[in-house]
Amino acid sequence: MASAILASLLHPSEVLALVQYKLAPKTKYDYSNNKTRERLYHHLNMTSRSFAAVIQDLDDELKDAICLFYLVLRGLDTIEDDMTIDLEIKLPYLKTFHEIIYQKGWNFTENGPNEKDRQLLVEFDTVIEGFLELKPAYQTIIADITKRMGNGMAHYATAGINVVTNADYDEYCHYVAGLVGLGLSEMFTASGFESPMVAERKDLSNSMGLFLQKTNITRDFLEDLRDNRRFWPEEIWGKYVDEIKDLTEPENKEKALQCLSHMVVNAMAHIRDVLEYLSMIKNKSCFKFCAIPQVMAIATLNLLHTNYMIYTHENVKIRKGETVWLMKESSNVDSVAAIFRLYARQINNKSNPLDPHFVDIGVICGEIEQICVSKYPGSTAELHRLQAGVMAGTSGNVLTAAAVVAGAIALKNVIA
Ligand code: D9A
Repeated sequence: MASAILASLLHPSEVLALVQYKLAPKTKYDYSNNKTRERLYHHLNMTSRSFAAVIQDLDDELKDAICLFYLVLRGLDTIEDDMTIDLEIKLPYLKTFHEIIYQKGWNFTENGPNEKDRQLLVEFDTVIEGFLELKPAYQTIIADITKRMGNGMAHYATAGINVVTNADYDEYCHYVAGLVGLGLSEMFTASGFESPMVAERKDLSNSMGLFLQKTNITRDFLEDLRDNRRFWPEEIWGKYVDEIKDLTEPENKEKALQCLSHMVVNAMAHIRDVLEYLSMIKNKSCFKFCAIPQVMAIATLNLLHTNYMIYTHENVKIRKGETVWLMKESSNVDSVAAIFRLYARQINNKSNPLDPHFVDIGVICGEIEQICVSKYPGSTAELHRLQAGVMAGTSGNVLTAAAVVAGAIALKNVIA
């Protein structure tokens, strides 16, 4: 916590968000009356801390169903991910996982000891128990997506993940992320919180997953290269180097940065769909659940853009304070549009005019601005409010800076 405050010292709105987050009541949810639910939410909180909070803020009708969807997918992923499991053993699990989730008492202890979500599969009988308590409509949606994703994963596990063209890249991301968007949209519609249109617009639901997944794939380049996973399409990196690993060679720095902008443009192409999707979501808790990962993705792209660090360091991540600030500010569509405008402007400002994608990036950033101004006129006032907070620490005003430092030190002492 203290180091998170330190990292956000020049961003007072983040310091405020961090302190509010820290002081917020911790035991907001009490699952002690139900052993299964207690274990399920324990697993959820173990796998993903900030996202778990967003799931737990969903309205009761959807909360358990989406928690279980998340845990089922995480279980499937943990089998797919484990390179210590032989292919002939792995494939049947991937292909039948949609049936396994109906088998009371099933669990899986074959993961290697270093697999981070190993315990989830050791106790998977709890997930199955929770799954079987869901309304049949939610069970069917989860099983259908699990079936399609498991078969997609089995295909890539057999053939090897070979992402050549941009179409291959979109297809791979569809299986591992786009399908999640489709399933969630069906659940929103099935709950009655959202109109049938949300489930019908599969193109937009798919883009919700692709924007998140492509941002992660761009960020995790070095880690994936180290683990022998190559997700960047050859149609992109092949324009800059002969072999993908050459991107990390210092003498290729300029080419590597051009390739990075290419990956950023490719991901940003989904933002118009993301904004359109979010404009359909009426339920407040569904809206926050959908919007928070997306604003985190554009904040991450802003951090990655023109940042050579992605080729030299494995953990390029936005500040904890930035995450908490984004979660706090993503409560309505005007604020979310303002956040997109804020980061689009920062991305555009950082662009190098000598980069081959300078104009493409400018066009997409301009388009984001245009869509937001016309669809969400309220975002302009929100943008000014956000900018006042973001800029306060970097305005060069000595008094402001001194006040910020003094305030942060005082707060740090209160918390420590
Ligand atoms: C999501 Cl049920 C994901 N994925 C995410 C998280 O958001 C999406 C996995 C399972 C579920 C949902 C998500 C959230 C809301 C609406 C969505 C949606 O569609 C309409 O999915 C498209 O990343 C994983 C995939 C991208 C593969 C789908 C957000 C999340 N964030 C991480 C942060 C990180 O860096 O990974 O998990 C976290 O908070 O730990």
